[in-house]
Amino acid sequence: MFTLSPLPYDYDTLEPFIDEETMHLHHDKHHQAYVDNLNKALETSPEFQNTPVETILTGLDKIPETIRQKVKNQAGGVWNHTFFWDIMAAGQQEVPAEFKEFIEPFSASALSLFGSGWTWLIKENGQIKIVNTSNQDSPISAGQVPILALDLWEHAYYLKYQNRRKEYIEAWWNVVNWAKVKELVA
Ligand code: MN3
Repeated sequence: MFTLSPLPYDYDTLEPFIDEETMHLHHDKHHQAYVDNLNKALETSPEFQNTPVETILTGLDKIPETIRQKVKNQAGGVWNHTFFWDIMAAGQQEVPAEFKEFIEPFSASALSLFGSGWTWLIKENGQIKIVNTSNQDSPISAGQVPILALDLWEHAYYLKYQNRRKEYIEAWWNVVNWAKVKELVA
């Protein structure tokens, strides 16, 4: 069975850019729900309940077709959020020179995303690219290597920023864990 990992820092670590209340709701309720629903989705195929989430997402064709979409949604929700927590850290870090060119187009891509989803920096064939995914689709299912991610579901920002997605995006750059991003891109 899958369980929810604790946040790698305190709930108020990302203040004032991402508030404590949002982090409680996002981690304790939303992330937890993906974990619970993944366990539920796999009740009829318990052999996958001990499979790492990464393995499920990179081998979705092995999941029985009747539950595949459900498993894809919930496993994506589990993996994407764990990744998201890891690429954030206490505020206002300087953007490394090699990533400066990505800030503007990434923000534009995040702002243009329709509905719920994510904007990512991914590595593919040795190149860094910006991609958007819908819902909880994860780039790892497409063989891409995520190095940065921004959650653009309203639950990620609505308490503090309401409909002001642009402000959320701008604030979020302050809490990117660039040390982790550099590690992932290496
Ligand atoms: Mn979320």
